[in-house]
Parts: sequence; C-alpha cells; structure tokens
Amino acid sequence: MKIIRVILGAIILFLDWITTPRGIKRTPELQKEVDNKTAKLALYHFKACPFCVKVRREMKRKSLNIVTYDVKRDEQRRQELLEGGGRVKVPCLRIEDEAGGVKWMYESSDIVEYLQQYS
Ligand SMILES: N[C@@H](CCC(=O)N[C@@H](CS)C(=O)NCC(=O)O)C(=O)O
Repeated sequence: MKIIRVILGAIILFLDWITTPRGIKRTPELQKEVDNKTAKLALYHFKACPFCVKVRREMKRKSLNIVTYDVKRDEQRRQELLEGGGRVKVPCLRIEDEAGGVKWMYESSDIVEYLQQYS
C-alpha cells in the first residue's frame, strides 16, 4: 500500500512539475503590495497531496508568495496545525487578521476561493 502511495505521489509531483502554471507578472511595487497582504498567511500541506497541489498551483498562478509548511516533515508545524486547526488534515490555510486573530481554513476549494481576492 505504501509503495502505491509513493508511486502515485511521484506521478502527481511529476505532472505538476511538467505543467506548472506561469505566474502572473506584476510591477515590483504591486507585487510588494500583494506580498504585504499575504504575509500573514501560511499554507500547511503535504508535498504530494493532490489537494495541496491544487492550492499550490493557484498560488503559483497568482504569484502569491505564501509561506508553506510540509507537516509530514516538520513535527513542530504538524503540532501547530493540530492544536490550532483541530486536526492534521491538509491543505490548511492559516489566516491571521490585523488584530492578531487566527482562522484555520481547511478544504482546498475554499482556500482557492479565498485566494481569488488577490488578483
Ligand atoms: N476535501 C479535502 C480533502 C483533503 C484530504 O483528504 N487531505 C488528505 C491528504 S491528501 C488528508 O489530510 N487526510 C488526513 C485526514 O483527512 O485526516 C480538500 O479538498 O482539501
């Protein structure tokens, strides 16, 4: 079973790699503005999870520089996700607001929809 998962994961990553979307180009000023807006976001993910690939591709398409944490490799971040979000399910977007409030958004489709505000 593990070997099948490893092979599927490798296929997913390969397909993602050969079809990586081009990011939109912004002026340096505009990109900086977007970077400032996304600075309080963090994506908790697994590298080869297809739902995570979907979100990362959207980030790429929109040239969003959002920090990512691979919770398969990073025990501290995994614990953070568990304690903050309530479960180790990925993808999960950690959203910190201006007042320091934190929201943990699960579901790839909801995350992709949330990212639409950064055009
Ligand atoms: N419907 C979810 C599916 C996410 C999902 O199934 N993620 C898997 C990894 S590929 C996971 O974290 N499973 C652990 C769990 O469900 O507890 C989405 O679109 O984000």
